[in-house]
Amino acid sequence: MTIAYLGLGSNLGDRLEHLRRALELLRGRGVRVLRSSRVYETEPVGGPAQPDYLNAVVEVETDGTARDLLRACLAVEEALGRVRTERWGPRIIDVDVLTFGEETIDDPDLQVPHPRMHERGFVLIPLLELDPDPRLPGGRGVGDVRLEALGRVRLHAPPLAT
Ligand code: GSY
Repeated sequence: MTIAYLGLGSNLGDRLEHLRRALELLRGRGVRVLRSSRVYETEPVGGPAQPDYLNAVVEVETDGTARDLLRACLAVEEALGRVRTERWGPRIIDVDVLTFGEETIDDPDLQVPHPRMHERGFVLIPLLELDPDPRLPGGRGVGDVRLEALGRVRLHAPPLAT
C-alpha cells in the first residue's frame, strides 16, 4: 500500500465538475481517495494564451505500482474526453502523479517526484495543505522553494468531496 499525491487541473468547460468527475473515475479504478486540498483558481503557466485553471491536489492510497497509478490517471483523462494537442495547451482535465511514496522514478513518461512541482504554485500551494513537508525533486526541502516565483493562485472552492 502506497500513499501518493495527484495534481488535478482543468481550464475548459465546467472546470469544477471535471475535477469532481475525475475523483469519481479514479475511485472506480480502485484508487482510494483519502483527502483533497481546497480548489484554487490559477493563472496558466506556459503555452499559448488560455483560460485560467482550477487546480487541486488529492492524497490517494493504492495497492498497485506507480505505473498502475499513471495508467489510471491517463484512463481518467481519456474518459473525460481530453484530447492531446499542444503540449502546454488548454485541457478539460489533467491528472498528474506528483509523488509516489518514497519512490524516485525517472522514465521518459513517468517522473516522480514530478520534476517541476517545486516551481508551480498551482501544485505546491494545494499540496502544502495536505503535506507540510512534501517530497520534492532533487531532494529539495520546502525551505528551498522560491515563493515569489510560484505564480498567482486564489482560493476558489472548498476541498473536493472524498
Ligand atoms: O501541468 C498541468 C497543466 N497545466 C497547468 C495547470 O494545471 N495550472 C496552471 N495554472 N497552469 C498550467 N499549465 C499547464 S500545462
